[in-house]
Amino acid sequence: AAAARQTLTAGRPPFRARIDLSIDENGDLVAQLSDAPNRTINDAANTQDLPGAVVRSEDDPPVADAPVNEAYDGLGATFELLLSAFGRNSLDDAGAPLDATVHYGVDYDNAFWDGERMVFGDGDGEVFRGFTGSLTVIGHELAHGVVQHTANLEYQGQPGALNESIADVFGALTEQYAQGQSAADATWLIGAEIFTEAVEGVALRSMIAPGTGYDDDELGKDPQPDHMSGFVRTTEDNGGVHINSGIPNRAFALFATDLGGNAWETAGTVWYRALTGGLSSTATFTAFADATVAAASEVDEATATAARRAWTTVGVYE
Ligand code: ASN
Ligand code: ZN
Repeated sequence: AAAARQTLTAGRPPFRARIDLSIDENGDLVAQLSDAPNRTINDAANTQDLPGAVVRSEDDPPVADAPVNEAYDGLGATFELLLSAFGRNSLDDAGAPLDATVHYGVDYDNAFWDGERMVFGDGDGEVFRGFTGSLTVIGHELAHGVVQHTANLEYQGQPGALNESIADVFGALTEQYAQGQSAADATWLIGAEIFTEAVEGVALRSMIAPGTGYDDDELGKDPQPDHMSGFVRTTEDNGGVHINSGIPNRAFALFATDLGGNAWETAGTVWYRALTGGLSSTATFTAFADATVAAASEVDEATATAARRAWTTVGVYE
């Protein structure tokens, strides 16, 4: 029976917990203790001064300013993914507060994780809309916090591209989990919502088909390779961290669609275990691939075979 449900929150940050009350089939009251997010949204009021003024805290009702609520909801959705899919209590697995600043800078065309908080620009209104409008972007920025608290992959070269790729994986999973979308039905697009109509860009990146993210006359093609043969050696972008991430991104999308079902279940868990199971901060693509195969082997041999197949398709394995 769909019973009365009520949620209470208890405790002070960072020791927040949620008590979910429901009535079971026998009419008995069931109380379950679970972890709860602890969000604070600040407004930089179009300056670059962080953190800015607090405009919405946990359990506060929505405010009039849409980006504030988008950030609040997006942080909540990412928290839910981490907890439900991976049993992880926030960024540090110890209930760390989730802090974000919106309206950063003037016409600021990006979002970023600064080591402590997520920061979102409004976009210039010509190419980009506000960056809180995309759940994959919010999940991506938060995932940088998870990476920082786990393998702490250095933001350069191959480990940097893995850091970027894992952020895209968690971003995509956040959206798929929130929408109840299977791997087969997912778009595998990152930032599909943030281009203005004027430029008609598809997305920032496509995980399933790297290099087709923008696909727009004015923007051209995005520069991501989908195979090691196209690995880009450059001094820009910390050694192409947002470019070469296309290779492990595609490996994950192939692995998840090959397994079928929901990507945040087996595929996501395998990637999560590879990230959190002692991965080196200087891991190469091959080292990470090996870690995913080891994690997949703990599921079963078919899952390990699917992981090997994905890394072979993108040329990380021969
Ligand atoms: N949005 C970008 C990212 O999170 C910002 C950056 O280049 N660090 O990767
Ligand atoms: Zn990133």
